[in-house]
Amino acid sequence: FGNEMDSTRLRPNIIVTGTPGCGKTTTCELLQRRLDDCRYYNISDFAKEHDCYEGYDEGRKSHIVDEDKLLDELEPLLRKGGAIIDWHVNDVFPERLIDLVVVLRCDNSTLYDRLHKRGYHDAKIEENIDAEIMGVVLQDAMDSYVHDIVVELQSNTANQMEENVGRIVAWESSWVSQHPT
Ligand code: DAT
Repeated sequence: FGNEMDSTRLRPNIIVTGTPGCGKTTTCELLQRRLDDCRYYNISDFAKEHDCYEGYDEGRKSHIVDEDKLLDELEPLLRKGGAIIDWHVNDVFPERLIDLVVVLRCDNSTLYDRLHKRGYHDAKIEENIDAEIMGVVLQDAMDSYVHDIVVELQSNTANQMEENVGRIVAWESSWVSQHPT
């Protein structure tokens, strides 16, 4: 891959990103069980635990993440490699520390059902569906990383999720065998 390698990394760092509801957390949970020695970072939880907030967005009813503080906390953990990063924002992680960016995609009606079930209010559902239609998360990934490391995967069905996990696991072992200790 064309990105600058950090020679201390024995395992790759993988971002699993996508519009909320596309299946990041479920995919990461399956991945975690299949990958040895990986550490899973759900960034929403991580930001909360490490108090990486810089305010509250009343309109969106969500905390605003202080990305500088988040990176200060996370960077040392990424240097070791073997991280699975779960967040809908992907363009804040330094390119030199990231080996694969998986962008999960989902059909509108499926996404609507998932977000409705999650109890999101209408404006929030609409905002996320619009973002998914526009491919905002994929575009952010394309703008931020070498295209070779960005992979777009459909995540509408359980079968697709299984397939996606299998592909990521295969990619990970290939990366490890190409980066001997
Ligand atoms: P995210 O972390 O991207 O917000 P999630 O993993 O919490 O998404 O998934 C939201 C809901 O949708 C959850 O109930 C699991 C379900 N889901 C996700 N991906 C799926 C898939 N590929 N097939 C079937 N259900 C899926």
